[in-house]
Amino acid sequence: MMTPYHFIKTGHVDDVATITLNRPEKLNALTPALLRELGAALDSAEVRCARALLLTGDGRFFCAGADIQPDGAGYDGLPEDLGALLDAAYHPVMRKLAGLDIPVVCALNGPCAGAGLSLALASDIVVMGDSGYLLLAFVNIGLVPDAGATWLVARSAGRARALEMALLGERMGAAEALDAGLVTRVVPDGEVLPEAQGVAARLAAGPTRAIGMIRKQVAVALEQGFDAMLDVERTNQSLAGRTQDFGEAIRAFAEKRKPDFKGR
Ligand code: LHQ
Repeated sequence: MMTPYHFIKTGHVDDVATITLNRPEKLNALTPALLRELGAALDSAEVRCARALLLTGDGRFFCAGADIQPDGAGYDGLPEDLGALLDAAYHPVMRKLAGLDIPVVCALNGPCAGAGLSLALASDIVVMGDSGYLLLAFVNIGLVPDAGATWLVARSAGRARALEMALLGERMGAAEALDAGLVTRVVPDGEVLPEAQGVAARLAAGPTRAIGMIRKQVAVALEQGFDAMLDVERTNQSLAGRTQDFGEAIRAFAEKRKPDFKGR
């Protein structure tokens, strides 16, 4: 089948859409062209009709962050105004990921650095290989964490770890990443993709509308107080309580069988 993409690959199997970063010779470093494709893929019917998204990379790295080197073949490297680059290329993708109505599982096929870490941590469930590492590489090249990395790391790992990672720019191995709460599953390298596919398949067989609201509710919980949260939960529960999946779950409970969720 013809694919409209050069820098990513996409697929769709059993309600799980997969997006694979596909610049392995550059450790899947991010360029505006790659990010445009990623944004288009997130908007595509392939993803919108799926019930879970799996994000991964090709080769030995998940993503080395922004591509910081001109390649002499059409990519000129970073522009002078990095803020404008973030506005134009990075933020739309990060916002699209956050706004998806389906859960996102990241299969960290290898280490990730810089904005690659932002992409990974913007996922809902991150599966990491035991030899992988996470790297807030920004300070090593005189930059500050971006694409949400500061928020994502500080909210998950807390202030002290976020500061140590961001200030020292050292690699954090899988055991420490698990301990810090930056990832929730570490498996042998060879099992990362099957494990993540299993998690995505399980989510894709779930009550998709409730799951979509749950991922947004947790984001709200990190921003707002208890009282505001009660209102958001109430609104979402009204919607969840009217889904076909909820009706099916109640019938299944009465009939002592497993519910057959359709995502409606
Ligand atoms: C790369 C890269 C790379 C290009 C490896 N670019 N080629 C910033 C600015 C503005 C707006 C948007 O956002 C951002 C956010 C950011 O992400 S800033 C942080 C950018 N990333 C980095 O600074 C990481 C730079 N890379 C490294 O520190 C190392 O390459 C890591 C630790 C990632 C991997 O080290 P190794 O495993 O030893 O691999 P390597 O260094 O030999 O790299 C392999 C190839 O990949 C190599 O090319 P070559 O042609 O020599 O084989 C590298 O030049 C290339 N590569 N990262 N970000």
